[in-house]
Amino acid sequence: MRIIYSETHRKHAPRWEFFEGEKIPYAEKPERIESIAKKLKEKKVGEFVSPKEYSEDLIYQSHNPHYVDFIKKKASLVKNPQDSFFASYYIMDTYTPIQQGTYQAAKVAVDTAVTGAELLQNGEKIVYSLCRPPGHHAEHATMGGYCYFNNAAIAAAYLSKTGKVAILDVDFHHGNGTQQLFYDRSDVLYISIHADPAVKFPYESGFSHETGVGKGKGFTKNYPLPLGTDSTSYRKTLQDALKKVKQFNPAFLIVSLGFDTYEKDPIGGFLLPISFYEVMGKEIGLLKKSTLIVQEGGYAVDALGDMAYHFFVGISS
Ligand code: SP5
Ligand code: ZN
Repeated sequence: MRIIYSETHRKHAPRWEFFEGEKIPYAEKPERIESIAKKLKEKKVGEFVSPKEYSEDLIYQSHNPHYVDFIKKKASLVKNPQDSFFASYYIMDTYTPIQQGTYQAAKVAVDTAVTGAELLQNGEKIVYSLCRPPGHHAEHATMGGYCYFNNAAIAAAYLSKTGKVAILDVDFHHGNGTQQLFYDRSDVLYISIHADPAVKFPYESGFSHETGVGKGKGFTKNYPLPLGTDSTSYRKTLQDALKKVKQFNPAFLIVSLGFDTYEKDPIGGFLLPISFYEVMGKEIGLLKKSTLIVQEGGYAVDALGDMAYHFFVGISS
């Protein structure tokens, strides 16, 4: 298995976010990815490779050009490396600041996902794109939820030129951006298992009545689950979701993998123990699809490496 990784993500390291009026330490830290990379190297899971550099056109094709230019321009105007700029336009929340290095890090996160996609096209069976910042909340012209460019969606758009793509999003939060970007398409299936948006971010999307529009009707499927969801009911839901992927019969599967479903995640609310990630990997592996794993959230920094390790033991078994 190849693992796509670049240290450029470290150029994006905001110190603070604002939550319900309070200034709190930024949860989406560089150490997240380092914890995963360290563990997978230690355990000799996979071979680390650097992302290739792709044209910015791939970003412009999935996002509004003014939005992309806005992030690039604002990043270039930030004076000091530790400073953050909170946009007042093109933004959905108070969690997603722009720093000097944000554009560069977000661009390399896209390259990391697309490098993985290209490897699948060339016949690799399982590839892990260790993306940071994450992407699934980023919409056509809106950043939010620690996301700037939608890494998984850009990889899906890239792969969809070759064949049908299913995206299975198992981050704790609904991937509003990915859903939006493929809402009217029947060649890219979006399935998400996440916390009930009535009580958790992103609040305004991810309800079960959202099923797509036009030609895309029936090609979006949401499984909102209550806080406190445990392994048993999560697994049933996952099996149902995987049955739908199978029926769709895609050429490629993209998994938006968030580890914020972990029982001790500081911003999650499900009850999955570390050992469950092996089960999750195994269930997904049973499909035997060419699969790109794209890293999304997960904030229990010290345990992330173990979760990733268990997931890859499961998917390769
Ligand atoms: C990619 C991803 O997982 N984005 C998630 C963004 C959700 N951000 C919510 C932040 C909530 C902070 N909660 C602080 C609780 C303090 N007790
Ligand atoms: Zn999340």
